[in-house]
Amino acid sequence: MITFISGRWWRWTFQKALTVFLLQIFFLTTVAQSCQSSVSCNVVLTDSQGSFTSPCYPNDYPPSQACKWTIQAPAGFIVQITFLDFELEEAHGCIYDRVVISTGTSDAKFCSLTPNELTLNSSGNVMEVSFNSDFSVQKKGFHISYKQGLFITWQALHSMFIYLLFYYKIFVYN
Ligand SMILES: [Ca+2]
Repeated sequence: MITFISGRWWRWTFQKALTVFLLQIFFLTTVAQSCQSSVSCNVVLTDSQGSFTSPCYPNDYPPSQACKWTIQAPAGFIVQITFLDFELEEAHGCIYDRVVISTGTSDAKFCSLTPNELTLNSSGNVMEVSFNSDFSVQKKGFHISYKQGLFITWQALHSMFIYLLFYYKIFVYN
């Protein structure tokens, strides 16, 4: 009698554990799939450096996405971005899925594996990264790092040198 009850109890416990286990699997699968709908990808980034990825990266990005990252540096600074990893659906003219980088004076469009390890500088203090995917064929997307900086050009260095030369001639030499 005790063995019978004990056997039934174990079977009942096992069934309960199995149900909980299956529910957990179902829940985890649902959460993994919900990446498609719950991701906010219109972001303004103001940190001095960081990185961002396409939705669900390194898993495939969802279809029909329209995302925009605006990297905003203080006045006088510029923004530099580097493509750490990149894979979008390949198409002539990037007509299906694409990343468009607005540096301030020009726009550059990318898809397939083109810009891996490429670095781009903004002309002003804002850089915009737009991402669009169409309804079919998804890839893993991208991982982009960014940093703000005072990137001194040769022209600026030359001007500074001339200024110092004049300063030295007028105030030190005379
Ligand atoms: Ca696509």
